[in-house]
Amino acid sequence: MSEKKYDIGLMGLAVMGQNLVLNMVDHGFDVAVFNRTTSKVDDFLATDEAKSKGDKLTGAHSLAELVSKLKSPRKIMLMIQSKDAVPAPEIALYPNNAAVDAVIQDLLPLLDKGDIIIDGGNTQFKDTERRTKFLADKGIRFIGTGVSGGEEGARKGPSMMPGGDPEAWEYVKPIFQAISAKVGPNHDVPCAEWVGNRGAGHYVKMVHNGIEYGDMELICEAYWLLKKALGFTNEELYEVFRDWNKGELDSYLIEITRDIFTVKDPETKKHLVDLILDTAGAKGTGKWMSQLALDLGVPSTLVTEAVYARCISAMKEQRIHASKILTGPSGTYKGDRKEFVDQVRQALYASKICSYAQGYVQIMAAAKEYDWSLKYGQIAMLWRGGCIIRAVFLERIKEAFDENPNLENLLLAPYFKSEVEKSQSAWRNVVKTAVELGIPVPGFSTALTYFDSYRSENLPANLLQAQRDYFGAHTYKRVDKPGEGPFHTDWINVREVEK
Ligand code: NBP
Repeated sequence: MSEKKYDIGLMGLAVMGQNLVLNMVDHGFDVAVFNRTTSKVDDFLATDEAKSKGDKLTGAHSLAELVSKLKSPRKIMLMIQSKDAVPAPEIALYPNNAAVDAVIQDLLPLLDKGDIIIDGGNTQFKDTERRTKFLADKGIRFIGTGVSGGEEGARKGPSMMPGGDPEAWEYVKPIFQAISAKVGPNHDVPCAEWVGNRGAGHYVKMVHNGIEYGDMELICEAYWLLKKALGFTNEELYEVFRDWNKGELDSYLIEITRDIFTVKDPETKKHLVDLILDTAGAKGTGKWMSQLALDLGVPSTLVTEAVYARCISAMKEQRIHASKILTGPSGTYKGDRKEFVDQVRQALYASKICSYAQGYVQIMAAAKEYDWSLKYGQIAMLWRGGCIIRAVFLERIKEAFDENPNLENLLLAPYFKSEVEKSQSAWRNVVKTAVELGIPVPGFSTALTYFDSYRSENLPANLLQAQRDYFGAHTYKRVDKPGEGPFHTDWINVREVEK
């Protein structure tokens, strides 16, 4: 009797890998697993849950054994650390991201043409661009896929954003669509669909994470305003977020924020949120998005402010020191409290719309730069379930792109234009109040600044161009001579001031 062959192999049995494997088996796939530290293969297979899967799950103690157990074309998914200092001499161009390169090198002699390698880690998209091309030259098909939703998502249904070699998709699609989160009225629309060529999937996953940074920052600012300006208790905050979760802000992050306000520390019986040190960390995808936005010359200010907010939060000692020296307003809001709560809700919603608008502008700019053909409305659908930013209003993004596939900016879509305009005066009052009370709202204010800049036909960059031309002969164009130029002026000799 010939040896049983498995549908897919997965390497990397940390939290994400283990949960994805169990999810795959639950959906009828036969899975072979491997891990660099091979004792973890045995430990995993010895768990009650793994044992309950019978012969649908098998272990391997080397890459060669893993490969030998797979159906052709072989599909091998890597769920390994996306940043590693191990150098991979031959193909690693990005030395801080070498683990995947090293495994690819080890796999190459074991694979046949047409086999498929899938990287499900949080990989920088340029690595995925490079690996797709590198492997295509060798006849190996590569997929770089975003997997969102953390441990729970991996087990019960993640959002999946695959990109890479489109030929590989038909083989991987049944598995990804089976294990992914499902949405829609009948819970049958998978949150896993082909995103685009090469690094497109990882880019979209990065923007998802950047939008997540923005959403979290905006929610934290709303919380801080209600706590500092109105003195709300955690019980009151719970009620506010519970109500907000029933409207257009309905989303996973609002829901978990609501629940956080109910949790008490078993030891002290105090609210746990009040016992948590106010210094935030980051794993890097928000920073990547911000850096790549700068590379593309697009203003993704929400994610950037969200990253900076984490940076300044981490400067705890300096903040303690400065708080004893620097003074400023610290009063409370004296107006109608109920009305202010609703204004904060509107400011949060309008800012969130700007954040998603910026994320999409960045994806569009990247698609142009890297030659990806993307379905923008469909990308929003991938984020409806399984992931961290899942939100009711993502449907509106799909509708906006359905109505106008060439939409330049979500703010120009009729629904979003009207929502932001409706919220505008509340949004301005919230930012104004925060400034008056000395409460930092980098997300709300940068969103409003983006909105005001974007809707301005004219900006003061005429003066800026004059300055650049004055000191550096950078030249400028003229409004009265379109299509002509560039022009340069000898500012020093024509200026009419005392020399
Ligand atoms: P980790 O990111 O903690 O990675 C641990 C795994 O990587 C272990 O299996 C480890 O093997 C393996 N590994 C390392 Br470290 N260096 C390796 C190398 N040079 N060669 C081969 N294997 C190596 O695991 P995770 O949190 O499950 O995440 C897996 C991937 O999924 C990451 O890329 C992560 O960014 C991404 N992701 C994580 C989440 C999440 O919520 N955790 C969500 C979405 C995506 P060992 O056991 O031998 O050390």
